[in-house]
Amino acid sequence: MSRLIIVSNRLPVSLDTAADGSYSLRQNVGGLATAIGPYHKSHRDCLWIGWSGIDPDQYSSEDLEGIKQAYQERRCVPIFLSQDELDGYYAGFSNDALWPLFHDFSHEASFNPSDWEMYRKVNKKFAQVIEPLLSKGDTIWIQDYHLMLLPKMLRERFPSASIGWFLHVPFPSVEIFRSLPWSHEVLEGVLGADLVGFHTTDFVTSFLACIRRLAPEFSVGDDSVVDLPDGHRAAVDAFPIGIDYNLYARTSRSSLAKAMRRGIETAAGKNRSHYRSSVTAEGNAAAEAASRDGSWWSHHNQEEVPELMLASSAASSVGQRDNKIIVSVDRLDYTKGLPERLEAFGRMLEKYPEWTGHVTYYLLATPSREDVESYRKLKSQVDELVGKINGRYSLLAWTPIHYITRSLSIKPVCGIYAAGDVALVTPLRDGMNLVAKEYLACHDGREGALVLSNMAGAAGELTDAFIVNPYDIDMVCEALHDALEISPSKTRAGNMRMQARLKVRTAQNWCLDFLDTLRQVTTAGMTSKRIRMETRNQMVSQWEQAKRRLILCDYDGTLTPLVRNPERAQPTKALRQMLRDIGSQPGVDLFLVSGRSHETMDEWFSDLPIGLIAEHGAWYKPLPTSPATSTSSAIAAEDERSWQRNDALPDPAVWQPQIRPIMDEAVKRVPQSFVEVKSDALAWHYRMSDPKLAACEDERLASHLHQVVSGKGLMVMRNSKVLEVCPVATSKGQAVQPLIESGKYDFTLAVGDDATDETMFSVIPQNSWSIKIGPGDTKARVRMTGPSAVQLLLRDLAAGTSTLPTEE
Ligand code: ADQ
Repeated sequence: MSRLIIVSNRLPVSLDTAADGSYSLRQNVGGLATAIGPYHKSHRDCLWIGWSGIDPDQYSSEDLEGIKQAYQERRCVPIFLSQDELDGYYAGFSNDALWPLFHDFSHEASFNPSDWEMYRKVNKKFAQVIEPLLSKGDTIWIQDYHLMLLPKMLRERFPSASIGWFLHVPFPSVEIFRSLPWSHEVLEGVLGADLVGFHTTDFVTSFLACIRRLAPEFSVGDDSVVDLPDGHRAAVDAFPIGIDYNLYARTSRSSLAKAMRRGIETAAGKNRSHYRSSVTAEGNAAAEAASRDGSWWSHHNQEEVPELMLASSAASSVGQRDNKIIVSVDRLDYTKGLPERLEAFGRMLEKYPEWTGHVTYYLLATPSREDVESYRKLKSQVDELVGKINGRYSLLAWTPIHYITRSLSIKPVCGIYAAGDVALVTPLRDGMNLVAKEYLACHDGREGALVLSNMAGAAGELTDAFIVNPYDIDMVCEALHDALEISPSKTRAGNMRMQARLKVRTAQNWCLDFLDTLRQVTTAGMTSKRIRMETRNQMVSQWEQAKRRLILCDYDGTLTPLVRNPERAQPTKALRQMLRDIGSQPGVDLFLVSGRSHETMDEWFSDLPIGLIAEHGAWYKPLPTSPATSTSSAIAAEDERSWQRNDALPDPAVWQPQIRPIMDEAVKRVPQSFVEVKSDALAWHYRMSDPKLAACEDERLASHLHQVVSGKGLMVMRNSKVLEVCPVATSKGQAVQPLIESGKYDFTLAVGDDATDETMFSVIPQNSWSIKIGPGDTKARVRMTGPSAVQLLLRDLAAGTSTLPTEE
């Protein structure tokens, strides 16, 4: 891939200044730094450009030079913004206009023309910093709503640059977006990109609806590509961001996170007898007080005195139910729905008093933007609600809500996640919401319920959660109650389904997927039949619903990159593991269908639970039968599974001695070309040779061979940098036909990169899936870029079956 330049509002590193004036750089831990950071770190020519986060007026010009130098060592280019610029561009237009508008809070949005002017000016400033750094062939990836005008500004100066733009927050409906006085310019700005990305297909739909309605001079195609009058095309698609799953799973097992979890469990009265006896004592005290003459409440019954009811209810259920912990982690923002969530929690305590004394809510809500009046108001509202609930329901040994407003680092946050029996994630609107995914990773392989807002992008993926409308207080209250009551084994099964997906759809894969798609939409011959998220989701859902699935997959150029020397294409450990994982799944039959010799296929893959078709179908090795129960049955099964040769083939001992000398002549003429001898084919390879000389020889040799093979039951096959003579009676299509005709499969997927794979694409049923890798004409239904994209798709599919029960 060409050099990548990442552009975001903030850089992934921040400057810390000590009291003595010295400074150092610290890595940020946000979602973006996690997602793109590894790519930035591992590609030595990758640059990251963004606001430095410091006020340049506070430093001498000498210091600023030093700071720039320090950033440069981290391959970051800092942009310095004055207070005025920040006020208009960041606090003003980005946070007071776009943020509320995009989160459906138009009543909070203020459209100030001077903020808009500053937003334009700062986007221009970004463009001016980037321009001198750009070279021909560079790829630029711009992040988020702060920089919506930048794609067009860069496109005007660099018409052939590859530009991607991704929005991390929701994209609103046209009814809301059109209230922005500069909506047309914003759309135009974004459409300067070649690829426009959102978290979900719903946001893609809203964005395209806005273009149709507010910018009708741009035409939106059925393939979600927008054509601009100047000939530029912008593809629009969904790329749901993930998390670094292993990081969260691992961190939740760190000693600090474990200590934090234990502390929370102890404070919530889990496994602690004196907590129980104190609740019992309080209940007894209340009962005694109620029965005493002269007491103020002696004339009332329990229903009339809530305090009495609470204490005795808590006491009566001691020993009958386990204490439970609810957790939530948020930045204090009006989009996160904290007041509504607290109301729902309060209602739950009121409606289900049996939870009194037995459920504790750990609410981590770190204040942000405290200089803004509406955020200060929100903070007071949350403080007040927490106080009200705690005041009303607390017992001597129990406080319903533990309210933490400090900012905590990842280890304690993972400790909180891990302690939760239930996570309450109920934003009123959210692009994705990483908290829900982080919670699940911290419950890797174990129980823990998730109550998740249907207004978060994550709800489309985490479908095993308790999905709620965050505005519907009763619904959240009921879901919370159900989540507390549900059996751990049920949540474990659902979590494992969601976790399987999260382990594949990681932050790093999100980054690679976006960049891969950007390359595809900017490469000639690759744009037609591009597989979009919507189509991909359709494929995954058909896969999940199928009873028996067949995968027919070419090897070279499809599962592994084409290499100059074919012997170097041995499968990696990770690839073999992936094939093993998919092949051993219930209801999945995986066949590798290759032109390679059956000896090579045997050496590389025979120990895997997959079927093999070699030499374009001349040789076939069936799938292993069910696992052997004894050594003798293993030997018998292996015998039955031995390679089978197609009987109708001409005798190689007769024809190969005639063809081989002709190919050897070509080897003499083209240095670094060679002949591969297979049992039923001969192949002349020239990937390592001079391309011009080899192409000439290819023409000459092909026409010579055509004459020689005529009438011998042989044919000449031209593939990528290979000319092959093989029997007419073989093709990958013919070889897979018996599998197709068996009628066993209700899902079929065929994947391949060259002409030999087209024969498979022509024989598979109409409604099945076929994927062409790379450019060129094809009968396949969709197209992908290369092996890494195929592997990600197969892992995605496998995640959809890894936790399904066996179907036979
Ligand atoms: P954010 O608005 O930052 O991201 P989110 O996706 O929830 O929202 O990520 C928040 C991150 O901050 C998480 O990693 C979480 O652990 C951490 N965090 C939150 N509150 C915290 C606290 N009080 N203390 C410590 N850590 C805390 C934007 C969009 C989202 C989208 C992401 C990624 O608004 O919708 O998911 O980008 O694209």
